[in-house]
Amino acid sequence: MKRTGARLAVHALEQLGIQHTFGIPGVHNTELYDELGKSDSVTPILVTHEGGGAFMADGISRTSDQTGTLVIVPAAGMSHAMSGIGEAFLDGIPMLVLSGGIRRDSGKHYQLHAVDQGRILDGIIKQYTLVESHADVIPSIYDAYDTAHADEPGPVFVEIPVELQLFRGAVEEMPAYAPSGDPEPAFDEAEIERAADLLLDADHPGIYVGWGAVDAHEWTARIADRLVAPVATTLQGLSAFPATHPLHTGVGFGPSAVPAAQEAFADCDALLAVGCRFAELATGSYGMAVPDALVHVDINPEVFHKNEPAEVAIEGDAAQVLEALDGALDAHAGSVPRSRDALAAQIRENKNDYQQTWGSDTSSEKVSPGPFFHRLRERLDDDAQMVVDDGKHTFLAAELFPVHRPRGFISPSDFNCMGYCVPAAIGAKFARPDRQVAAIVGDGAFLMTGMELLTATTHGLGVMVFVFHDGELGQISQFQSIPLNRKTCTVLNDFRVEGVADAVGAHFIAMESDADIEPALDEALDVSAGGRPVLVDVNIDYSRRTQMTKGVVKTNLGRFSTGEKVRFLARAAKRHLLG
Ligand SMILES: Cc1ncc(C[n+]2csc(CCOP(=O)(O)OP(=O)(O)O)c2C)c(N)n1
Ligand SMILES: [Mg+2]
Repeated sequence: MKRTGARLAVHALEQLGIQHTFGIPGVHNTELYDELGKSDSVTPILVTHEGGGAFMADGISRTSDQTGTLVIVPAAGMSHAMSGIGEAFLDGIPMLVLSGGIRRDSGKHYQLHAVDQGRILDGIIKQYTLVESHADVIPSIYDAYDTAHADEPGPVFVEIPVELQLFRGAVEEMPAYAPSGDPEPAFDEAEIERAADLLLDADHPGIYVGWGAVDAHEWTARIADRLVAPVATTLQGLSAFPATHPLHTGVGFGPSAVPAAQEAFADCDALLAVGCRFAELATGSYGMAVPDALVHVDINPEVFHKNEPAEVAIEGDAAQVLEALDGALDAHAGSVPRSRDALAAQIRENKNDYQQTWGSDTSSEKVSPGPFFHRLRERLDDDAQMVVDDGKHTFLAAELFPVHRPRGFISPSDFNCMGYCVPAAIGAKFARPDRQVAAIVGDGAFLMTGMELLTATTHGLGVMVFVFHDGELGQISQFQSIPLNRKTCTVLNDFRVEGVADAVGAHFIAMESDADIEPALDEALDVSAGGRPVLVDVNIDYSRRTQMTKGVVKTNLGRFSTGEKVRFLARAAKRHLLG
């Protein structure tokens, strides 16, 4: 049979169960778009910027069993999308990117969009495929999809040259997609036994889970209960363990962690770490004291012994390994000499006290973070989706908003790309329109991708976007003002959030002070439930420092040589005294 490459590509997407693609058409993919327009099961979504499209695709992958998919033009579309592709790469998120490609059959040089895409993308994708023939279109897309999901997931990129899309070519069949089965576990029973022994021998074992363990939370909970061990998470993996569990403590456990985690892990003498890699952001600038007795479990063996040497390193899927570990621990049931009730009571008390210190800051001038997050949690459904950006608000949310559901909180982590939140929230709403989606974004990041709300308005997606409007690139300005007493290039140019709401057709609400929190939340929930995006301008009070900020300052300063420490402290003192 003869088919155009465009038809073959869209057949593959249909077979893969892709429901939405994100991107912008151009001359290199109009045939693809035409086929997408005809498809009964795939809907192409026009975005305002391919970077936003990539974040939407990321939001889809993080919050559902769909795989976020882009259809973009080469060169310019690709480079715009790279922000989201890079985020997906460093955060281990599957993503399928289809791009048109320049003609290979014309012999012409200096074509429009002619760049070596594979070379440009090399450091931020798992696989690049240039499709060479009609017969290769479908297998290339299936293979890329499998790669995106294999081992540690990540983005893959398939370039389909224009002439393949345009013209018909011979193919033997239009194969259906057959998923490759789960790989055989790579670990053996002896490793599991060693891990169990090490954890059982400890007086104060702890558990630390990242995004890689997000689908293994039930096993994590069983093991935590068996061992009577507190559970901390990474920032990206904030939702990998429900905050409703009595042994959940919060993000990390060093000086950058909330008091509940600091105390619960103070004497930690053995750690079970799953689906995480002790990265800078998650560890408060490597400020966590990880015990020598470390059991490190990850699907990606590259992460072992990098920042923290492990006594037992087990390569494998988090759920498979934890299930086996739970079985090994079962043999010693009841042998743990610690009181779960006592540990849970201590964690609960610490959490309550910490909330109280933020909750009592009521202000008539601004919106206080404590009451804001407290009321937001009260008002939102248990299964609501939280999406944040990168900034000061991220750490406030991490410390003050308890996440009740696995995958219920998503954030741009190791690529750490501002502008993630609004489009990722829209992606999450596309994936699950039935769920409430609350997005918390800094004003600086909002300026980057806020116009993407137009896509939400167009498709009737009632996302709630809370712009934490401090007039600054707050996360950075604080790290300038603490040691330097300066804010070079971190004070934002003034703008009106209401004007953006007006431009994109979103419902606007001003939240000026604490008294506005409840009525504004009620209105936001009400309007968004009707399918209209809501933009809330939050006059946030950023005057109080999170534990994360305090911890990171302390950790970094502590690492300076005495001479540099003196120089920094003297400069800070001088600048703060003299202005
Ligand atoms: C694309 C990009 N540019 C710059 C940075 C560095 N950066 C990290 S946080 C931050 C400030 C964010 O400001 P805003 O969005 O207003 O959030 P706030 O910290 O004020 O809550 C900056 C500039 C980044 N992470 N990503
Ligand atoms: Mg800001």
